[in-house]
Amino acid sequence: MKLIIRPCALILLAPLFGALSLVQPSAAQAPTDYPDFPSETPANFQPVTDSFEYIKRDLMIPMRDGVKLHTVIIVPKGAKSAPILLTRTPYNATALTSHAESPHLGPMLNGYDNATEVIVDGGYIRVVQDVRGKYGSEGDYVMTRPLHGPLNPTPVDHATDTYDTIDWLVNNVPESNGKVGILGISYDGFTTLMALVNPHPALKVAVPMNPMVDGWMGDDWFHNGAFRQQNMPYIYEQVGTRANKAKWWSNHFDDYDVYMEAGSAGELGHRRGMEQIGFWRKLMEHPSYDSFWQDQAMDRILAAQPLKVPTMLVDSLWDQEDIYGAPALYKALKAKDTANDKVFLVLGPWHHGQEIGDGSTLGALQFNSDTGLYFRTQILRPFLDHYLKDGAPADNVAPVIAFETGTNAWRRLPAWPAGCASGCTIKSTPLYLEAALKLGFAAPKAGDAAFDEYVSDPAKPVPFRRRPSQPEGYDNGLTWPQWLVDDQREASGRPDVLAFVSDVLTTPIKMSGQPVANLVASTSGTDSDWVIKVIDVYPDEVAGQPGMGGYQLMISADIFRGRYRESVETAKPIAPDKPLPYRITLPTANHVFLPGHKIMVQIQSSWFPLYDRNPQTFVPNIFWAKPGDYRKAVQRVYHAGAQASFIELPLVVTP
Ligand code: PG9
Repeated sequence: MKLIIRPCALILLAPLFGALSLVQPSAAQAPTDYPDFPSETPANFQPVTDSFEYIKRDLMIPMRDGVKLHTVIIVPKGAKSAPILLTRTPYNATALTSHAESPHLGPMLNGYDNATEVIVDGGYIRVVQDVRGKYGSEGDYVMTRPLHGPLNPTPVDHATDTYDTIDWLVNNVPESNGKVGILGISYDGFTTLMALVNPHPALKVAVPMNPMVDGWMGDDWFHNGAFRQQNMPYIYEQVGTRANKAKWWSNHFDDYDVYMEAGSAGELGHRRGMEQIGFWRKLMEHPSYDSFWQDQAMDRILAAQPLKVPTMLVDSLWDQEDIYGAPALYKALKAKDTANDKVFLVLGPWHHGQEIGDGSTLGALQFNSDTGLYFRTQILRPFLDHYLKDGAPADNVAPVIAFETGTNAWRRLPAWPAGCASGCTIKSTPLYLEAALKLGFAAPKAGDAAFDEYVSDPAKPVPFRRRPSQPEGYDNGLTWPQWLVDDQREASGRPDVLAFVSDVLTTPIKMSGQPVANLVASTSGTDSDWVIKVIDVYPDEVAGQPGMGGYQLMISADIFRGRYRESVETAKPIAPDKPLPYRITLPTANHVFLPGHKIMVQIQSSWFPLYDRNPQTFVPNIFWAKPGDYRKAVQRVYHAGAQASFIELPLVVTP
């Protein structure tokens, strides 16, 4: 046992040692008389970086309201007349520009948001800036800060901050040629889009990758009104403090249990003190698609702006975070691109942001080539070079470059959806849900069974992936990025999931565009969620890849919150037990169902814990549903006669 001597004990022991000086130091021992023993740490250490192949400048750039934004500028040594590639981020400019301590640019930039080869081999000046209110930047943080207007009373927003930053850069970075490109993924794709509002004349090109466009319709916060509650830790950490110091905590290994235990998302937020966070309060106040969401939807905003800057929209076909944004923007902007030289689209077989990493595989899927590298070297690099480098050659980038899943081939297309380089048409073709859980292109016969049914029990919601359910995240071996390609076999075997299956295909079926589910369905409750999944079922055995035998791969899937059946702006109770039509547009696909495969459509009423549970009893605001509101419901999907349910598939017809 260790002897601990307290001061009072020393006084008692003093006579024993005959030395009161033990507790009362003499003047000779006063601290000021200690011998000089200087700190080994210099007051201001200066790293020697003469041998580095770049110069890093870390500075604060003033905005029009006096707020200064922290900006890291990396100039390759010897650069002259080099263009600038800018990214504006809430994710820490310092971290994004110091992935490794190295004299070489490659390792230092190799990580999130840097398309490294493009920057390094292209000789670009790299600029990364913290948005206002985050990390090293001054000012107030507002989640995806809306433009000045009804949602933002200040005169500053991301459009003005980008303008001011570009203005400063072209006047203060002597190595630049005065041309700036902006690019970024997700949130940084959103800030890239904001740069297109009243753009600075020096902004020559923009590449928003997986951009967050509409937080309610189908990107980060809601999908068709269903709340993506597994984003709560993101909100907690991202908005809780300037430098993400407050970390979300979990008392369960399985996220399923975390969200079940709290009951509703509102209750969980309350238990974690989230009402202190302004954005969380706004989310809970705006569960419907009201002007709060409509007025900040970037497709609506940019549709009202003149098209000035060539923009390449990059979409991941299995984007588990922002699958809605890029195709929605393409639809909103392409009609205005009359000269066909401003709006470009790339579709790749990726998860969110995978295009800047290895794109050879995604989960169990193999693409037979590194599709990420192809994107960066054959599409992104020539595109940026063309607009940013003095005297660069034509880029030969097609208006649309789309990876075709199933056949694993890149296609150069004149528009989206086009189906093929020339001569194809897209024919919206109904694929009917039939009796006996069959699926087919012929309309169901009169007299067939009218419906199939299941019981949806909020006490046992359908897991969106195999339990234990992981949280969202990219580190520590989490497989969150690949959940959209998880095998759906587990779900198709549950009694609360309907799985309609086609016969084995004898010819390839190619689909390009967005499938639309037309359901006729009833619930015994007064509110209900509907999850629709279009699935490619692999043959029972697959040569060369045994693990793919019988695999059920989601090609396009989404959730719809029934209370928005009549109007997304106003939630309304559903009439119980009444067959009602639902029309649900699913995410973009570019896929060939190969001979030997089958098509499957799964229908269920929860996707937990990614989406909060629908109580199945109409309540004014589901964030605050009480335990007694969560009730079992009998769900029926109708499929005969005038109540046929079908998925409109955008099938490619070749002449
Ligand atoms: N999907 C993330 C996000 C974007 C916009 C708002 C909130 C989150 C992201 O990856 O940045």
